[in-house]
Amino acid sequence: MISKILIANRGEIALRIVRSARELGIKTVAVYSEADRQALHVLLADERVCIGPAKASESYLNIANILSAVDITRADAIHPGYGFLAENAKFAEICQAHGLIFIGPPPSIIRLMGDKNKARQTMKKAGLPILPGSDTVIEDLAIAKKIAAKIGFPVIIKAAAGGGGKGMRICRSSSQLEDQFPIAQGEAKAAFNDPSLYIEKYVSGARHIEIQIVGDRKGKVIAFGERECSVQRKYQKLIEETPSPFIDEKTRRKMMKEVEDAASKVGYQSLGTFEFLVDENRKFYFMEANARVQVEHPITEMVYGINLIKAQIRIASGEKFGFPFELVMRGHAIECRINAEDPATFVPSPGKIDFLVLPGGEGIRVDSAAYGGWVVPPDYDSLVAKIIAYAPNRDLAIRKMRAALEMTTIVGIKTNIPLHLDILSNTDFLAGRYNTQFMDGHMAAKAAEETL
Ligand code: MV4
Repeated sequence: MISKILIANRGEIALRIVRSARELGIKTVAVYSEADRQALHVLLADERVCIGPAKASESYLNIANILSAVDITRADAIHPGYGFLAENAKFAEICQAHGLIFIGPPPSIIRLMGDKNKARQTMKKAGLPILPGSDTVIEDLAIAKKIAAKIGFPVIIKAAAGGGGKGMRICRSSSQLEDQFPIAQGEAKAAFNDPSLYIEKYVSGARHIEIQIVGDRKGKVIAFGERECSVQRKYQKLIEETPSPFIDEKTRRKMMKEVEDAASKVGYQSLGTFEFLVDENRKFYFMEANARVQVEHPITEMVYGINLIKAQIRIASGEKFGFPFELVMRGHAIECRINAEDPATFVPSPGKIDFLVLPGGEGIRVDSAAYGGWVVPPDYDSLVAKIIAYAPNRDLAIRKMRAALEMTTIVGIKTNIPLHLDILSNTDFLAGRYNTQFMDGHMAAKAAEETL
């Protein structure tokens, strides 16, 4: 049983965890950096401990300081949220060695999923389809060229220690591969202290679709219906929706079943997300798995009427776990990520929020730690709110989202709300005709329109 959770995170996800813990009758400890003294998660948690200066490496990533905060407050569990230490296997191990419950997958699972090449090979063995590519990590260009020749161009180079698009390189010819391979190696070494790369066949015009899972401590894994995440820019998701307008019931069932089988085979526990690329023929290929709660988890919660954070906490506490009702997907949910940034240039726009009116009403959910008078610090990601619209069908959910965004007022900082409104009235988006290239096309069309 857990009686007090220390939340090793900040912002909306920290507040999200405070709320769920409180519902479960569990106390919370907020940790915060000097830049977050006035943050809402700090104000609303039961206790608070400052863990260092603004710089994340000295606060939210500072394991020694976080464990000191555990000792001071006698917390018995840690929730890492997303980002920061969430997928650090070493940290999960240290927590366990310290007698703490780490609210997430076991360290071995985090480590496996952190090695993207190993995860790919393991999931292939566990029965998931993957794209043609290298079986092992590739150390030198000659081998990379040989594999590329075998699978055919275009290919994509990925960092084994990467994920989320970091350090990826698309190569359309052997000479591009020659140029890009050493650059990618250098980048991977610099970013992850690991130059290991692997190669996959590159699929253009595909969709980025993911399956949420919950695994209990007895080896039972439940998969949920897909989240469509193809509206991204520079691998930063902007809008997510469920169900995907592209996935039919047969494909959905197949994906869910195959993920459940593969995840239980590897002993997956806690929350996780399996990312897939889905081509025009609705053939799906496993890409990577994320061993954490994701930013976009609320859309799944809305269509299933569940609370994934509560499920995650209850599983971690060793409770016999099950949902008290049949899991059925109902209606449609969309999430817009509201960032403090210039909607045209994407340059971050931190600073004081002079006045704030967030939307509400039936079917609207706002996950945010922002308030009027709060200063968005420049030190972290620029997510200030997630607005989630839930309605009986896609058209109604889109209308509801547009109405909600039009009634949102954020004065003092720039936000990407105008960009969201643009996308939500785009003909292709409205028809559900979009893939991972959508934002490139959308931005190009906007630029052309402005020069007319
Ligand atoms: C790919 C791909 C196409 N082919 N892999 C991006 C995030 C990371 N998890 C994997 N990603 C991709 N991997 C192969 N073999 C396309 C993406 C991708 C993407 C690529 C270009 C522009 C936008 C994109 C958005 C989502 C996924």
